[in-house]
Amino acid sequence: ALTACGSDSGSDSEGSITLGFSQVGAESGWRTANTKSIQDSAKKAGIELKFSDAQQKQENQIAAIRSFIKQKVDVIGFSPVVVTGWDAVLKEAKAADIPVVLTDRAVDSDPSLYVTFLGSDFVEEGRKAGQWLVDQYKDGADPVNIVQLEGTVGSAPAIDRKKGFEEVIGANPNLKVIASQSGDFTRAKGKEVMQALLKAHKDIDVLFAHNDDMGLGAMQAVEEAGLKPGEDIKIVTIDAVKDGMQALADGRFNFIVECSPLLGDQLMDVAKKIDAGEDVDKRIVTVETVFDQAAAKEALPTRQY
Ligand code: GYE
Repeated sequence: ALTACGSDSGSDSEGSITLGFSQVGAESGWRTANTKSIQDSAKKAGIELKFSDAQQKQENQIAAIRSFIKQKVDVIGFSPVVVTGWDAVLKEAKAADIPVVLTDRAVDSDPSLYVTFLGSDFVEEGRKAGQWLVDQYKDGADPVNIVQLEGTVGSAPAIDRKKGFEEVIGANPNLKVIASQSGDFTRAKGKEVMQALLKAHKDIDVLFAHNDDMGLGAMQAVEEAGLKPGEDIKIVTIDAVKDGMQALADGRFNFIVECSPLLGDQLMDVAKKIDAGEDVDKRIVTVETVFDQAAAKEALPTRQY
């Protein structure tokens, strides 16, 4: 089925590929690095990129995808802001014979409506964050009070990171999530929600934030409350962008699970393969690591983003 779509429809006479890409927004350092990766890789690969920023709104993404269909691009790529609500527009792309590649985030639509999903295993990331806490506290008898800052409501990374994290810490009765709220993956929201949590709970031991940016915002709230982030309140996050790694190296974060935003090269490879009628894997998982404070110090000087 893959071979039938994409090849040549909408290509110019030289056979170059046009990729329409609908990005979530610019909500975090991760997202900025991801956008740059896609733009740089497209240039390098000689792929014509039509880029659209949805400002975290699904309706804007749907409008962008419809416009790509109208323009008869060769391949559509997008990072869906939330998991649900894509069936109609994905069916329209399929009817127009334009292959769709999901990058970074998943949808709950029938997999026949897209060619492949390229990105991280978010459940595994949540598990890695939980495992660090289990390792830290496994010998202690005292209860450990955890607050969780969740990503955008209904987004794949928020749903899956929460799931993986709670699955792993659930086996340890002394690890307790006492509050869990969305900070929409932004620094400003992370700070605001943490301020409220600090007022409501005097006994927070650990913050688990679904991304660095919310962790960085929350870190400011902790400092402004007269507490030491990294000591009075331990901070565990996901992403490993530069600012997060700096906080980790400075001892103000305690652990970061890496989520790589550098998906551009893989996306261009996939677009080329699809255009050439080659088969691609239905799921392409990004390879990632984890960082403690010592590892962050070592990695920082050569960190690209
Ligand atoms: O962790 C967060 C961004 O979808 C993996 O979105 C991405 C997440 C990333 O806003 O910083």
